[in-house]
Amino acid sequence: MSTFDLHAKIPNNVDLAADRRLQRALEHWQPHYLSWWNEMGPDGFQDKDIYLRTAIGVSGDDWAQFDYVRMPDYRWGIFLADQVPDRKVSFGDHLGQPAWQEVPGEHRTTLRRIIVTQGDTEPASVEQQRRLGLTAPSLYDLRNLFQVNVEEGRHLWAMVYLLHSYFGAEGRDEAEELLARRAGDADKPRILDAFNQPCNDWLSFFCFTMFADRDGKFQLASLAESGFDPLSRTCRFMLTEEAHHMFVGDTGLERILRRSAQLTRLDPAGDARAQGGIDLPTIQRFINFWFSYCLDLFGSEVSTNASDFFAAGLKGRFNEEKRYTEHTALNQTKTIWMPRAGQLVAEDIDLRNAMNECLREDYVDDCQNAIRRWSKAVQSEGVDFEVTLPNPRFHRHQGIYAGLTFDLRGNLISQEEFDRRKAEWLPSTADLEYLRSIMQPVYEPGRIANWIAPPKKGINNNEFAFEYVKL
Ligand code: BYC
Ligand code: FE
Ligand code: FE
Repeated sequence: MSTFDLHAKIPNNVDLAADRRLQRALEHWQPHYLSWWNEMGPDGFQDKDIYLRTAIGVSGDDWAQFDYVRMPDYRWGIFLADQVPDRKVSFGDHLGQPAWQEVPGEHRTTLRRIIVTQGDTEPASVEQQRRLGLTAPSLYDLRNLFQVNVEEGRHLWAMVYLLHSYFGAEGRDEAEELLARRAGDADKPRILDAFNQPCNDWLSFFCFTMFADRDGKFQLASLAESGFDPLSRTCRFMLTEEAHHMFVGDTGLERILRRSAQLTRLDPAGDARAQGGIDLPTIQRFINFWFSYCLDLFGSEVSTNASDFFAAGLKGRFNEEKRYTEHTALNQTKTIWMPRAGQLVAEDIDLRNAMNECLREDYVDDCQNAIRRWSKAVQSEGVDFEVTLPNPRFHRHQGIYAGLTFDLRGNLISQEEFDRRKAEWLPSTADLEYLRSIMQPVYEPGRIANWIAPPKKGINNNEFAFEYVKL
């Protein structure tokens, strides 16, 4: 078991005090991080007491404690899951060799790129969400937003620790760059597309935490399989925190859908907007938008990068070790529908080249479970409406379907038809304006905005009416 130093300048369980050079380097980065937080973190509320959880361990039920804290005083720390003794590389060309405690020279550049890409998403999401506090539907939701934000900040720390410890001067430069790029910036954007999309209303926020944080779950899980042990251990603990982020998105969407169904029933003409709520088709359009952008986060369906990551033992499939018996993925194929001269043709692709698609499929299945539950919730309110996921080819900007146009069922259609039906399938400017008009903040304990249902229970056994943020 690792020992925890929770009172150090940088709380950690990696014995930072024993490595003075590393400690100094990270303590040098710390104020840069804080300036970034002050500039790009949540707009307002920085001097308020927020009921937040902070990691104080890495396993068991009591890995976190809850207390009031001001966000800039949050104890962002470096926590790795406990080491598994005699751990071996469990897939790819190095199968069965001891897991690496240092960076293998030949994979140095690749590994750094993966860590930088992962790290980049964490501050990006905080930037995208920075104005949401100003329109929060309740104190409960406001607190959840800030909980997600501070933990994404901690995830950045997790990646910066790896860059500083294992990648020398280049790693330190990358750590600075992680604070220099900006979500949505024309000159210095974040690396992945979904993290440059605006997220200025709460419907988008819940879609983001449902779909983008869930990409985080699958990417982190595949990196938790990594033969580079420090990365594996870091990701394993990040997954513990990630569960709450997905909970926020999943239950947030369910609460909006439920309320929409209630308002649809209430209105004589069945129009939820007339009752100040969000109509079900609008919610579906936001789901279509964020789901499709998040599918892009898995990279191309056919990818030599993905093949290289797998071969090198850096990035496995979802639950690689537990779930599969064959771990080389050699001499196997996966069928993928390839666009060829205006048609879709099924082709057998070398399995290693299809690793992105394997992970994406597991992700889609996971999303589908929530969708089924949401439909039931809507129907239990007496409204006949089914929430659906668009076909994974719909509205893609990365991979083999990018640049082509598909309908919601994945049929190839003309650009003209897509343009004609776009407002039916994806959020329009009018939708965004409408959301902006109804999203007025509600900051009194126990009260909630009209367009969303209250949660079933509060945080850490407290009531919904608990004062989660002291204003
Ligand atoms: N946007 O072979 P390809 C999270 C680039 S979320 C822009 O298709 P590859 C979180 C790609 O970089 C989890 N560019 O893709 C959630 C490559 O560029 P180069 C984040 C994209 O490399 C919420 C080119 O296209 N973690 O934690 O197999 C809140 C062709 O590459 C995109 C990770 O992503 C895109 N969507 O796979 C907070 C894990 N997709 O080489 C946090 C680390 C691809 O031509 N990343 N490209 O310049 C990876 O494992 C891989 O880089 C990817 C892409 C899965 C992202
Ligand atoms: Fe994260
Ligand atoms: Fe997250």
